[in-house]
Amino acid sequence: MSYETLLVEQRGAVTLITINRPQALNALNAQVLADMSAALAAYDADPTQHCAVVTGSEKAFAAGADIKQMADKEAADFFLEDFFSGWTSHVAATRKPWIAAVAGFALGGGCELAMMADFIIAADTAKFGQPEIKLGVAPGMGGSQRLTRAVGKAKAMEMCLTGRMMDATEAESAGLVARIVPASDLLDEALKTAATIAAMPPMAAMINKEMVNLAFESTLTQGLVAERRMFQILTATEDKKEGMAAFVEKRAGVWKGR
Ligand code: CO8
Repeated sequence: MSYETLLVEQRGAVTLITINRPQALNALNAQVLADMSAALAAYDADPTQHCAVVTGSEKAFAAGADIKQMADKEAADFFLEDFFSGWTSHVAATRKPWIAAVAGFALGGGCELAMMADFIIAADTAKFGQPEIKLGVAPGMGGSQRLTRAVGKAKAMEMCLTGRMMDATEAESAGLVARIVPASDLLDEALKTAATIAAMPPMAAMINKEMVNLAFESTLTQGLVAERRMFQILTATEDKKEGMAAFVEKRAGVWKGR
């Protein structure tokens, strides 16, 4: 399947999705949303694929929602279209693990897209920001919520109110990114990490993802009960029997994915 705004390829069990609108620094328009939703749905549905990497270019992961597409719209248009709700209902709802590999600008919707991923690996050139205030608006794809959960109120508030960018070093020390790598190694490192995840028992990977995400939605007591139940459910899988037998027999596990 080919996409107007994305390049998608499979590398073994890893799906690599590259945003490809260089003329607009990968700004996210309705076509990117449609393509990304379709590509991640195809990834979720493909039993041979177990981790995905979403990346951009050297200069920009994505420089935000497409300002030119939004400039002439009125409030009623945004409301009636439920503008960009698909980033939440489709992209962020991906059930299998995916990593954002970020080089260059990840601004506005670009930063928000990166934060929808399960984690971010950043090139040393990465710059994160929520500059919407400079356009007379505010984040609309999760920035005020996910950035605050990731880096805490002080930094999130400062970034949203001033529009300043955070470089990769600050983003790592603030907890926004899992780790920083040299820009020239970004794709290799992200694909290597994705391959490690893809080699894990797939149901266990999906449930680990679901449980960590639940930590942002539940009380500690509810989260601990859900975690225990999920652990108990996973013990009914064939991969649990195989994983524990493989450990005892000192060999690598061979996963059935169920
Ligand atoms: N939208 C559309 N086009 C863009 C965008 C964008 N976000 N960013 C860059 N471009 C275009 C430029 O217009 C330019 O096109 P052209 O060559 O035709 O003039 C081309 O990309 C290259 O950009 P620059 O010449 O500006 O490149 P520079 O290296 O000089 O600057 C910057 C790079 C600093 C990244 C600069 O382009 C910039 O500030 N971009 C805008 C960043 C921004 O404000 N992002 C936030 C957008 S708003 C948003 O994301 C809201 C999300 C929530 C929406 C959901 C609502 C419910």
